[in-house]
Amino acid sequence: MRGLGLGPGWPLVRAATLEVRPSHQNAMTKDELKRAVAAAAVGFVMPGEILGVGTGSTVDFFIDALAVAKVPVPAAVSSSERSTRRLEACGIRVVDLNEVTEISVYVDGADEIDPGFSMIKGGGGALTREKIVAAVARTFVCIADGSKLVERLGSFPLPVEVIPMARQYVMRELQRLGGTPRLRAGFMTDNGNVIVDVLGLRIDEPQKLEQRIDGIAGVVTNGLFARRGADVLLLGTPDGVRESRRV
Ligand code: A5P
Repeated sequence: MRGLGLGPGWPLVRAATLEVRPSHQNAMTKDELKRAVAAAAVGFVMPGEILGVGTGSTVDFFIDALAVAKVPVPAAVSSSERSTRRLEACGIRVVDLNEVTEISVYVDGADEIDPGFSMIKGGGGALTREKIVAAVARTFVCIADGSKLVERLGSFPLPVEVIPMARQYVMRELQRLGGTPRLRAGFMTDNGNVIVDVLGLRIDEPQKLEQRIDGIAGVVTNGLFARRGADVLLLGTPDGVRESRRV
C-alpha cells in the first residue's frame, strides 16, 4: 500500500491501486474508466446486507457488474426509477426504503467531487432520492472517472429540485446568490418536480451553501452533497482505480 501523491489537501488515510488495471494504459475511454470503478465497487458490497444504489451511467455499469458477480444481497434500495428498472432486469430485488432500517453501503456516481469529498450530484435529476438513501447508508462509496475530481466545485451547473409552483421565485432567489438559473427543459423528476440548473455559483463553503439553498421555500433538495459527502472514493485513472477514504 502506498500514497498516491495526489497533492496537498488530499484527506488520504489509505490509498491503493487496486487489482482493476487497464490492459492498454493511457488509452482508456471514459466508459472503460467507469466500468473499472464500477467493478471495484462490487468489492465493497456486504453479502447478506441491504445495498443502496445511486443513479447514472457509472451506476449502470455497477449494477451490471453486481449481477455478474452474483454477490448475495437480499435486496437493494434504489434512488430512481431508472436504477430500479435495471436492478430488477438483473434479477436484484428492490425494496422500498420504508421497509428497511439499515443500509450498509450506498454506491453512487458524482458530477464533481472535491478533495474534501463534497460533491455536486443530480446531473441525472435523481438528487433528492439519492440524498435520502445516502443519508441512511453507513458508508457512501463514490465511483467516478478521473475527470470528476476537481479542486473546487462549481464548473458543473448545480441542479436544484423545485416544486413547480415555486419555480420563478426560487430562480430569483438563486440569482440573488450570484448564480444564473436555467430551468431544465422538458424534464420532470421521479417526484413530479422540476430541476433548475444553476451556472456560475461561487462555491467557497459547500456545506453552508447547501444549507442556504435548501432554506429557500419551494426547494426540495439541491445537488450539493457536502453535509453528507462520500466516505470512499474510487477514481478511475489511466493507472488503475485509486481508492481513497475521507478522514
Ligand atoms: C444522478 O442524479 C446523478 O447524481 C449521478 O449520480 C451523477 O450525475 C453521475 O452520473 P454519471 O455516472 O452518469 O456521470
